[in-house]
Amino acid sequence: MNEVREWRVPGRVNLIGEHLDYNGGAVLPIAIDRALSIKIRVRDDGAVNVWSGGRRASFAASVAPGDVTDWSSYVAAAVWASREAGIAVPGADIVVESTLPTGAGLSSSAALTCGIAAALDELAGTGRSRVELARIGQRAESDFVGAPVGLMDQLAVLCCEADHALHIDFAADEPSLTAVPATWPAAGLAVAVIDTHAHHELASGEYGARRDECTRAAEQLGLSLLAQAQVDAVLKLEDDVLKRRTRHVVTESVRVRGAVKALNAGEWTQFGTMLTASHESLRDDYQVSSPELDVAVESALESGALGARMTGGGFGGSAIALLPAEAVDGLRSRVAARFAALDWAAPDVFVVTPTAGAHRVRR
Ligand code: GAF
Repeated sequence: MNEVREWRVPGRVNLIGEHLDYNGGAVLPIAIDRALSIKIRVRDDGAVNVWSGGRRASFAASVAPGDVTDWSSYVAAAVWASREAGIAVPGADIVVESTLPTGAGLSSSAALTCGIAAALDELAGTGRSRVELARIGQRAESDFVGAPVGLMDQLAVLCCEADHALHIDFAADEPSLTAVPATWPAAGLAVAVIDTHAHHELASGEYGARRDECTRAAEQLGLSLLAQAQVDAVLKLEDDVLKRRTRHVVTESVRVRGAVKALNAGEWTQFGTMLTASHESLRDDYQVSSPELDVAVESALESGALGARMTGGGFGGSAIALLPAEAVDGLRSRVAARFAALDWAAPDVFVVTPTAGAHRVRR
């Protein structure tokens, strides 16, 4: 009987720097203490069996895009992308359990694809770097599932360190990664996630549309990536939509720089101001927020948050708030009341702490 190995793979919250990864900008995620457990053992018969949430799926280890379209498609995608990258095992039994909500914009997809890739890499003994594994996870999502994502989520779930945020700069071909100490708990503060339950879906088209708009804006400005734009770039564009997208990318890049400085210095009021300004830019210029996310952010600010914003791709999903730890219960009640007044189900509100990226659980 082949040995069972277990991996713990966290979700992520991006503190700031939204929709900048594919534009060559910088981002600042943390891995969170909500995670997937992936148990895996090699099979010798070419089959992959997956169990999760009381369901079971099976497909061949030689699976290709289009072969699997049900709930297990992200696992199939990871198996395919790993094989394409030269990481192959004959077959596998895989059991996935989770404390990470799906569709909440907390990177459950990246956790799954990157966790499978990391586990297969270890079993096959191929020794790929974390950045290489992240690219495999990205390829699984874009070329198998059809979600044209950037590389932030994969790097976050693989490379974050406990008690640190990860400053990732995508300006060069190889991303640069710098851990920044996350000291807000010592200052009596908490980062709370507000999961609105409004489903977030990256393959649905709007995400790809934003990417295309940024590509067009960069082309019109003569740039290879939109984050290379200077502050006067908006004046050089004629199309109002492209002006808005560019204004978000330019101003968000400035906010990330300010937020990294504020985080390093423990300047929490300043850090919070950046978060809220980021939300306003995503709402008004990038236009990826939703009514639920806007009400969640308003509720957080009314509850004494220093700052709040949507996190991740948007169009539903989760918001985050930086607030005094003792204000979290008040936020939970207020956001539930504001949602109830609109006939929306109460969101989940939970505190997250910065945790380590994917790792093998020693047993
Ligand atoms: C999603 C994508 F997967 C990321 O690559 C990133 O673009 C993010 O949206 C927006 O910052 O999570």
